[in-house]
Amino acid sequence: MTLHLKVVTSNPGKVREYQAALAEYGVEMEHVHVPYDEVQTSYLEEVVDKGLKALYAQGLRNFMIDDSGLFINGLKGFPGVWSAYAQKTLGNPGILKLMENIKDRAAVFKCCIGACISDQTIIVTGVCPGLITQKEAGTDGFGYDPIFSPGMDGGPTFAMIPIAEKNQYSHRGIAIRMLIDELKARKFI
Ligand code: ITT
Repeated sequence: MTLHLKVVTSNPGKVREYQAALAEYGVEMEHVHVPYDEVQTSYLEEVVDKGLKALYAQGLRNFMIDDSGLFINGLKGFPGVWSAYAQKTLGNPGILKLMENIKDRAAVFKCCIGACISDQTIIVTGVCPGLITQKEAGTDGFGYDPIFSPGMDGGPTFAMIPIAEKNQYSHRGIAIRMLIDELKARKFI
């Protein structure tokens, strides 16, 4: 059985990670870019819930969205739900500058996926703890990947490892596995 899912996002890097993880389950992914309002709130789940409802109201069916954020301890959780804005304005050099005199480099990446399939809603969240590096490293991936090292041992950043390996530990990889479990339980795959 083939499930066809539209991935609504402006970010092709996310779609590559979905395709890498979901292809073996016979899920066909179509990247669509339909603008929708992301509500201002402190919770990724709320952004996703409202986003699913807005897109459903626009007539979209069998689709998924993803709202992610990087929550840095030493910056009191910033950029968190403002991660896209901070990436566009400050970029990774700006975040590293903010972190210059901060010893606590711990951070958490979160990914909330929402899917709407045959009028059923699935919302799952994956979390990946790690460290903000002292400088950018690596050229793969996207967004904050060059300054985020998963785990607490200061290993390679997400930008230094291939997609399949990033998916093993990442917030999105974890959320995708939760999504797969839900899709199986509901017999969509
Ligand atoms: P959407 O259209 O799907 O919202 P976006 O890139 O604006 O795409 P988010 O708001 O979910 O996505 O992401 C917030 C920011 O965090 C954005 O700058 C992303 O590039 C970045 N980000 C999300 N997931 C990431 C990951 O796995 N690795 C590095 N950066 C990531």
